[in-house]
Amino acid sequence: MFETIVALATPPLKSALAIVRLSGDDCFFIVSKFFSKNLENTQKNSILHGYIKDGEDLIDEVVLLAYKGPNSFTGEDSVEIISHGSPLIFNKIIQTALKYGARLATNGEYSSRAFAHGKLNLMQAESINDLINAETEESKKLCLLALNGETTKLINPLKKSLGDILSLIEVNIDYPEYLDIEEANSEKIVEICEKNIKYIQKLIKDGQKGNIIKDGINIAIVGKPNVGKSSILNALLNENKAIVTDVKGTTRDVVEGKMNLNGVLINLFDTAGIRESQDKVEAIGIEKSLAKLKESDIILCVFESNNFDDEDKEILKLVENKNTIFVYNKKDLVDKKDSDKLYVSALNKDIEPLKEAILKKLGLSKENYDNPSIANVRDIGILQNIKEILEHVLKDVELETPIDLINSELKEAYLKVLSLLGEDNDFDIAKEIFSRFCVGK
Ligand SMILES: Nc1nc2c(ncn2[C@@H]2O[C@H](COP(=O)(O)OP(=O)(O)O)[C@@H](O)[C@H]2O)c(=O)[nH]1
Ligand SMILES: [Mg+2]
Repeated sequence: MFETIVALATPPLKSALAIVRLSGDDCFFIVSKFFSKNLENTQKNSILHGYIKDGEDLIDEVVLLAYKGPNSFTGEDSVEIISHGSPLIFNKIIQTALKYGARLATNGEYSSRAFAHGKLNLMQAESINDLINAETEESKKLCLLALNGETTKLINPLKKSLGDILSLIEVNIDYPEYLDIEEANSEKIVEICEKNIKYIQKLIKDGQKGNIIKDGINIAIVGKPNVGKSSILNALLNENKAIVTDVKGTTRDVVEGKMNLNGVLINLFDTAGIRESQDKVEAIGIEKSLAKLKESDIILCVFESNNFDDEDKEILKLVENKNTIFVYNKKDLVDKKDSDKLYVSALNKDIEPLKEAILKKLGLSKENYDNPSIANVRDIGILQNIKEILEHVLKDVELETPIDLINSELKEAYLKVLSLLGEDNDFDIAKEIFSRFCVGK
């Protein structure tokens, strides 16, 4: 039984039109109580014009879309009421729906209903939220590939291959009398595991690149005071966001800005110059700089072109083992330049080489923008897990571990593959075997 839920699908603001959505088993019954036409005999998707009323009280003249399940987003009977976009009206419609038996939808409940009715798999359901939050055209494109099922297709070879070997082992264990069935020997298991490990490695690599495009990255600008960190932030953003002066310790709080670099959303953090400071406020700012330094994906470590001293050496220690781009600012002040260093002049807005260096660090190719990839952190983590299990299986085969233990490891890996799609709850190994072999016919 799926209760009928109601929610506003458009922003809660005054606008030309608003959409109130309902979905659930009693949807048509409930809406018929406050709509001028009876929907209970609706057999196919239809567009209706009519009036929303609570008894004699006229609320609005609306257009109503009635979706007969399963031909709806959720897979259930659903209604979209397109009303005039006054908060007084759409709130009243929602209240009336509640009065007649609907309840307010919780966050993401429409998508989870669509998942429950098999309209979307878990990856697709998750991509809806990503799509709504996408901040660049390129990110949106990747999210759409996930929503329309292209990304899910990447899982299929893994699912099929692990499902095949699992079924083969099970059938060898449980039905030894079926002589015509291929033997699940260790060479076969090794071959399948090696093939899938390679495939997963590629999925993870592409997924990490996809994740950069989908979610963007965080870059912190660090260095000692006065090297031009704030000037670099302003030049990258092309606006005067951070205060620039020749007074050391000008930047105290972290200053944030967003930029779109070749379709990648970059969250930039300009930080307080790092040095020993007796000033209480500056010291807190420096603490924040150190925290940002830890949590950022890339560090822009800024030095002056004409001066490198002990304070800079301290900064170098801080960024050791980090994903760092070293930038030499104020190139306008020097004539002699080392060919292996990245020079810029924030003052002259001469920072193109820095943008190129960031792009190079991201290592994105056209393929990463155009092709689907498993770009969710959660999903990448699961892939990593599956890979580790398969690597363990390889070791176990070498140690001549009994087949039923290997079988249970492979089953765990297979369940993890299914969990990517949210299919792990109703997994039935017998069904898998029957779908592949005509055992017990
Ligand atoms: N000549 C020159 N001066 C710069 C350049 N970038 C910044 N400055 C100057 O250096 C001083 C410190 O700059 P600021 O961006 O506040 O440095 P921060 O303390 O690292 O944030 C200011 O007087 C800037 O005008 C540059 O590329 N060339
Ligand atoms: Mg500054």
